[in-house]
Amino acid sequence: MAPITDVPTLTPPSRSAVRAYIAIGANLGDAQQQVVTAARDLQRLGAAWVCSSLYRTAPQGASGPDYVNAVVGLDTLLTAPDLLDELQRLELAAGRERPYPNAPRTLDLDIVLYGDARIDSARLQVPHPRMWSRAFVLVPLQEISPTRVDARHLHALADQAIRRI
Ligand code: PH2
Ligand code: MG
Ligand code: MG
Repeated sequence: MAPITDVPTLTPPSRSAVRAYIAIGANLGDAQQQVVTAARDLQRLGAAWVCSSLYRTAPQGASGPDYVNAVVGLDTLLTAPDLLDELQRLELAAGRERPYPNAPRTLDLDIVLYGDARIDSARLQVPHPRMWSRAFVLVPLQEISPTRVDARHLHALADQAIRRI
């Protein structure tokens, strides 16, 4: 039998992009600049990208100065754990420290939605378990993706202070 010399290489099936939504928050240092820089940095992690307006928000379940918040939508080929790795790299580069839970921070990047995936691992829960009770997530998310936010959820959060910058 002739030796097999010309076996075609099998290419792995290509993953299609997933639309992820990432909540950005900061309330230490030049919070507004850090949020803008992070939103731009996220652009490199996907093909299509959209960013909400920036919002100034009162801290929810946390102390410290008011936050600047926004939400970015990203079509990415990264898996959810790989995306989380990238987000944590950006947080570190922005000088993020974690002295205690919900401490004021230079940058917080949370995956709030990853397509329709439900993820419940030790390091990642998606959809973000507290997103539906946070106006600082739902208001910017509704701005860029109205179909992902139930108006009744938003209505219930009407007493949370949030102002478009
Ligand atoms: N993040 C928190 C806790 N509380 N409050 C506001 N306004 N904005 C945030 O980003 C925020 C918060 C934990 O990540
Ligand atoms: Mg957070
Ligand atoms: Mg976080």
